[in-house]
Amino acid sequence: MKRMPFGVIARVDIWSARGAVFGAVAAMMLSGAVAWAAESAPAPMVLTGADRRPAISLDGEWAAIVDPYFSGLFSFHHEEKKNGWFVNRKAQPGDAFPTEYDFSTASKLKVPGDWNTQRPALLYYEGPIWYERDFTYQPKEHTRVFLHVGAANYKSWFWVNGQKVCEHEGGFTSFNCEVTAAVHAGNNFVVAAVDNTRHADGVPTLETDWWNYGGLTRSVSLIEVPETFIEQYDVHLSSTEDGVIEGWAMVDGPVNGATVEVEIPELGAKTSANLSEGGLAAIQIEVKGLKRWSPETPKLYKVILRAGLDTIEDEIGFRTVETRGTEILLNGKPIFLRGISIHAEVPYRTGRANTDQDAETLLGWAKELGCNFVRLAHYPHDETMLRAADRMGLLVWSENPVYWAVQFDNPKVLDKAEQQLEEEIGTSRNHAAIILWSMANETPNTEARTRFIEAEAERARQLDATRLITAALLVRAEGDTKIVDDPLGKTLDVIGFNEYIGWYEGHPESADTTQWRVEYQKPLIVSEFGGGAKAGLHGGENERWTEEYQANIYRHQMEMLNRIPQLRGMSPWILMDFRSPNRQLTGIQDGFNRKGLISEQGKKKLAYYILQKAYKEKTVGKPE
Ligand code: GCB
Repeated sequence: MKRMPFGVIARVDIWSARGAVFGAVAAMMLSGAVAWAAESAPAPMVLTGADRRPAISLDGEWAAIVDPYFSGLFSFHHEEKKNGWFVNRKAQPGDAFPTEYDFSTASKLKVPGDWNTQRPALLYYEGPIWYERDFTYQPKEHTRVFLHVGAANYKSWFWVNGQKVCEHEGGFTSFNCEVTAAVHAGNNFVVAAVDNTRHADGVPTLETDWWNYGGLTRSVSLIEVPETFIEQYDVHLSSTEDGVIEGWAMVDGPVNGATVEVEIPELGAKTSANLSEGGLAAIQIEVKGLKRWSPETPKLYKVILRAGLDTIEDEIGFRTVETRGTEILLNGKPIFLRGISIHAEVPYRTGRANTDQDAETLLGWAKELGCNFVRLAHYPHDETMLRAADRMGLLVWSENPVYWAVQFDNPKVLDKAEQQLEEEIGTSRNHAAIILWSMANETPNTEARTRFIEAEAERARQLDATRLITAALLVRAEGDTKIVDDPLGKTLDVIGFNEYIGWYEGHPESADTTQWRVEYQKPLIVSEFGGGAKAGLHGGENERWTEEYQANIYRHQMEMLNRIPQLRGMSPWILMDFRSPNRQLTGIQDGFNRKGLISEQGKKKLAYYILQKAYKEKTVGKPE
């Protein structure tokens, strides 16, 4: 999917443009998938399974120049420079003008990595930073090359050998810039400008409760593909036909009568499908003896897709998920989601998570806690997290960063939210672990908000009809009764809501007398509850910030939650303490939100063990 997030954009329906018309699967996609035609800079592409392709890593040290006034891109009269810092100029003896930057002498930043935790002076930095690195390359015939960016927060611009290759907006999704025409044999250089300035019309907007980590926060690489290659694909278990794996593949490049072949060697299953002129093929394979993916048996199969000269090998689990009344059914059986919320932030070194090791540490703690479910808040997490969740058997709630009060009445903001949703779903649609797409978190109940999220949810369903749609809602109160009646609930398959009884309101015991009125006969997940505690701080059960106080909240919460008939899951807030500039209580918070069950230095608090016991002994939630 190509789109140009900056400037004037025109929507083009690629499916009709490509003349693809066939089958029910394609019809679903036809109504939905769109491309964005760029009017100026080339547009990045969404690649499914990018991490499964042979790649030349560009991770490591990049030269970095901090440029708070963005003078590397804009002139003194704020015109975009033709010879900005992206040309990577070296001053020459006798130059008639000065060159006021030099990447070869600049200090370095590590990629992947947020810049904030790499240099003390950048801890609070918000603005543009320039990155540069050299690489050698040997172009191959009939081969296209993409610069794959795991994530760049928030806006980013890329040039290869001085030629602009793309721009991108959105800090938590991966994208791919075609650089085939920009690279040459021998020495090359890539320059990126990354700007983490917050914007009122951004997604997220000005206010959040997490650190605005900037930079090339996830891996960067060069991906080589044949001229015609598989751009996106979806392979999943049919929820209506037993023993049928179905989906579709979409190729980019000249089709020339090529077909798409899909093989699952372990099941002895193979099929081939014709590509439409537009590059689409519907997939359907009957399989025998399939072992379904579940938290208890997270079985993954090698799935090989071929189109012309292109081959991609993925590891995919097969399961179904649906709702029945107030139940969530995984593989046809009711399940209770014993979860925990997680930010993409790592222990010990602190900062953005981005390695396999980070994912295994965080998800390992969740497993140890007794979870079968994680809410990956508040934005799409790295592919390494999703791969680890697939392997470890953790169901996932994946979230679009429509957080608090984005500009719901601004159509450009809806475009940005949908762009991030398209990237999120496009890249991660084959993860068995993901069962829920969350549209938003704690949004104000206004008509504009409801229209916005309804549109977003419709888009999500067009892109992926196989998963459940949710959002974390706010609740209101009448006396001791909490009421869940946000009109957005009508649109959702599963209702999520956050509440902080015992922390932002009342005392831990207030939960004992709280009644719940849920207006929707739908499954319900309490997507947040909790309270802050400084690890190692001990005292009475009613002394705020102590581990005892936090543990007390958890005890009372769980008794209360068991009284809500529709409760089908929970993801308390939160696995680990995380940085937030809103949290400035000296000696206690010191810039960290302390609602973690584990400190940022990996120390487990008392509440961790309370929740662990409840999950292991299944004393919270409905029996499965
Ligand atoms: C919330 C937000 C979450 C915050 C949390 C808190 O309701 O959804 O992002 O971090 O409360 O700690 O206040």
